[in-house]
Formats: sequence, structure tokens, C-alpha cells
Amino acid sequence: MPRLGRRSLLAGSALALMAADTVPALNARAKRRGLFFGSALSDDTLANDPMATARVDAECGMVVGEASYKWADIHPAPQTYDFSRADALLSFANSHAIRTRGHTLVWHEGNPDWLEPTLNAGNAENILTDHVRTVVGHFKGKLVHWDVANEVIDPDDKQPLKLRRTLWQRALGPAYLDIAFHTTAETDPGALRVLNDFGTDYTLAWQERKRVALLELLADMLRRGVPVQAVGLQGHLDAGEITLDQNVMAKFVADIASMGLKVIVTELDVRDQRLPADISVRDDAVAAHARAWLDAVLASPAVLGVLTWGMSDRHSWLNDKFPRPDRLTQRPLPLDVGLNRKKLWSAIAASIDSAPIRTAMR
Ligand code: 9MR
Repeated sequence: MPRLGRRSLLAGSALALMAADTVPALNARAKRRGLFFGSALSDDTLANDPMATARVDAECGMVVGEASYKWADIHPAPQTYDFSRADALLSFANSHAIRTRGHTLVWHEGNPDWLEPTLNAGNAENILTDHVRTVVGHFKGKLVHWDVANEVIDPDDKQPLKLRRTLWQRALGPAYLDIAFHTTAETDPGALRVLNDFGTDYTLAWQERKRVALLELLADMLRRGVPVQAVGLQGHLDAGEITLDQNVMAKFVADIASMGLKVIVTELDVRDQRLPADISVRDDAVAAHARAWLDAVLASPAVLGVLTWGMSDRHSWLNDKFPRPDRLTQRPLPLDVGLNRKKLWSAIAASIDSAPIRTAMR
């Protein structure tokens, strides 16, 4: 075989990229079914990795800031708001005709150091209301969804409504949810109001408790007129987990839908730290696992779309949080570190392609 010069190698990779682009991207496929596809995008990727950012542009119709819309970034001191990173992400998205969702207004993590020591029963309602009014107001009409509340359930904490014991729950009790949802609705009525949570994907006992608790909480909120409109299923999956039951998952989504609520897959990724090192073994398992879960979820016409928690294996929170024992980089996302489409990309594409067609909305 003749040796290829640098010029022909470059031409070859450009051809490969062009070939990849003739296969419809994930959002183009999703649109055909009335869905959207998107990804989280970090400030670091946006500022420093133009190639990875270009793949987000190519594949996505929706982005969400991985951290830039959280308290720690946006409200670093009691009287200081800093929208610079969040605005940069929004302006990137707008200039590429990508829609943006906000994440998140109430969470027990991602908070500035001042918040928890400052908060008490006397001032919490004002602090929360001011934050939500200021942040949601800043983006009024520009974000399609808000994850108003994030990760609020933990039945093991033995709190009313099986809520997690957090800074907000301690200061205000369950009323913090009412305050956050009502204030968001008053400030930007057009942004879809989402309750986002994780750990409802498997038949593990703690996840079954969480599914029941989430359904009970939603029923209670709706009964009391708290304006929640959708559930975000984070979808942080584990390819080494054997307790995925598609019927249980499909019934759970159908139960949410039966309350008149929409569903969004907000943070899909598939960790592989329990799998052997071999890349093709890992990629097969990750792809098959995601396919099974997504097929069950997307069966419901209440599902609006899917976002992954990052587009490429260049950057995933999983390497810090769930490192592989052999320290190899995990392969949890649709593109590899070279930004090539992986088996997970194909699995997501196939699942989207076979989803029932629905009427697109937000
Ligand atoms: O991936 C995010 C990481 O970069 C941030 O440091 C962290 C705190 O803001 O949040 C991570 O994203 C989390 C998301 O906001 C909620 N679900 C779990 C995600 C992974 O921890």
C-alpha cells in the first residue's frame, strides 16, 4: 500500500467527517419524530474546545449549561449576580439556532459558600424569591425550560413528602417547592417548569421507593396547584447494572404522563466502571443498555426530547465521581475523545428513529 502523505491524510479525515455529516445528526433524526436531541455544554468546552463545540452544534437542537446557570456561578455573593458565562452559552446557542434550557434554580449542590450559612427560616423565602425573580427574569423569553428544582427526593431522609433533607427543606419545609415553582411561573410563564431527579431507572429497592415517592410528590403538588409541568429523568445509567426492566420503566413514564405532565431525558450518560477494559466490550454494553432504557422511555408520547450530559468522552463528570478501578477513561457519551461517533451514538439514533411520532413542543 502506498504511504499516504500528510496532505492525503488530512483529505482522508476531512472526507470521513463529511461522510459522517451525510448521516443525519441526532437532532435532525429527533425532529422527524417530534422530539429534540441536545447536550450539556460546559463553559470550558465552549471557551477552549472549538472542535468539541462544533460537534455540539452539528448534533444538537438544545443545550443546557453544565454549571453556568447554577447558584454558584450566577449568584456568587449575596448582592452579586454574574450572568457572563450563562449569557455566553445562550449567545452561542442563539447564533446556531439551538434552543437553551436552564438548570437549575433550587438544588442542594452547586451552591455558593455563602448560601447555606446565611439561610434561616426567617430569610429563606426572600432569598429564594429574589434569586428566582432575578435569574428567571434575566432570561425571560429566552430559555425554553427551567429545571426549577433538582434532586429533591430521598425517601431515606424521612422528611415530609419523602423530600431530601437539604438547606431549603430545613429552612422552609416543602413550601420551598411551592415558592420556586410559583415564582418561576410568575416571572417567565413561557418556560416549561421541570422537576428534575435521578435514580429511578432500575428495580433496585431504593429506586422503587424513589419512583413511588416522585409520583406521590407530583400528585401532591398538582393537588395543591403548584405549577409543575414536566419531569426531568436525568438518566445517569450504569451499563454494569442488571436490574433494568423495560416494563417497569415504561409504566413509570406512563404514570407521569397520566397526570398530564411532560417528560424530558435531561442528563443521559452510561457509566462503564464495572465493565472490563476492552473498548469494544464496553461500547457494546453501553450501547445496548442505553438502547433498552431509551426504547422504554421514548415509547411514551409525553417525552419531549433527550439530552446527554456532554457530547464526547473528552469530558465527563463520571471519571471523578465513579473512576474505573484501572483508571481508564470512561466511555459514557455518544462521541469518543477523537469526536467520532460511537456505538452509543448509533444506539441513541436507532432508538430515536423507532420512537412513535409525536407533536413537537418546546
Ligand atoms: O457535571 C456537573 C459538574 O461539572 C459540576 O461541577 C457539578 C456541580 O455543579 O454538577 C454536575 O452536574 C450534575 C447536574 O447538575 C445534576 N445531576 C448530576 C450531574 C453530575 O453530578
